Amino acid sequence: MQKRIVVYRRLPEALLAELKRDFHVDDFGHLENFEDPAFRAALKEAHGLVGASQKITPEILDAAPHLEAIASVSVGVDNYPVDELTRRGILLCNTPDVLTETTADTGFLLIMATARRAVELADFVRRGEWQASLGASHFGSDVHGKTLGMVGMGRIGAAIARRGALGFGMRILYSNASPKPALEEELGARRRGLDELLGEADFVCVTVPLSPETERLIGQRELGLMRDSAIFVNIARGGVVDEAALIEALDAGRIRAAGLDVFEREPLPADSPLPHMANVVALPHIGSATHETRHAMARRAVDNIRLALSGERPLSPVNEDARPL
Ligand code: 8YV
Repeated sequence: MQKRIVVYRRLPEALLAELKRDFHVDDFGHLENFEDPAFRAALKEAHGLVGASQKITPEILDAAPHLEAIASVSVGVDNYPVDELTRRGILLCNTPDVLTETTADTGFLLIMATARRAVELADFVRRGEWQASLGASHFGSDVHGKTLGMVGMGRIGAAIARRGALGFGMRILYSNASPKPALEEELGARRRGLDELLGEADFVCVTVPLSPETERLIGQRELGLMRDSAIFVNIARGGVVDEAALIEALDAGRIRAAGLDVFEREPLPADSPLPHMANVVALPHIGSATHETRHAMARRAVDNIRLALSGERPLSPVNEDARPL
């Protein structure tokens, strides 16, 4: 019997065709929400799910009684009830490594663009306001030689730190659940408590996964520890930051600027002040969004679901204890 896979995120045609050779595939790559009746009917028969950016709830799992595995086209797994999946014996897979360098590029893009006011000044030129040589009111901040404080030093955090240390001569501080002696050796990185890092860093860059422990990790108190010349960058998840407190700190000049790729609500609501603030660079969650990397993520997800539904160990399982592999 051909196992059935429901796809709820657009996949490259060639990868879809590859899946269809061995599985029955219901493609909902343009799905807006999980209430779609046709999606629900397919879910009822599904053994595998492939997708991202939609919250998978226990209610959805109840509607998929035959589900064996989920392959997320993402490295973040905050959209999945991992413990519940494990309890139900449903394997969850994600796409680490293939997106590390691209996402780190996005992080450093935000550091540079925010420090040098690139978006604000490009708009200035676009509006035809560049009529004379610029003075101090348009100057940005240096990046080279400054102190970069990494909140989270996993794969993506380490890749950003490498860019800073090796490319821009930056001093690297990091706060992380565990020490990173190899990075301390390689980059001269030094581990700090969060409060200490926030007080010392010229740039604070958040890369921690969103979890109950990191939800609103950066709030009014933490932002208040930062220097008023410091720049805040978030490429993790919006939920890691108290967005109202960030807006207030930016507005009051308690921090200089922010570079944001993620937000509490996405897409960013039309009434959010963030995109209209001169000291904010707001990007639409493009961390891994290049042709090459999104194809590599889809490739990884397709390989994961194929292996998982064939009873083999996927390339990047999240909850291996969901079933013996
Ligand atoms: C994805 C991401 O773009 O991988 C993640 O966790 O946030 C991004 O790389 C998005 O979440 C879905 O593909």
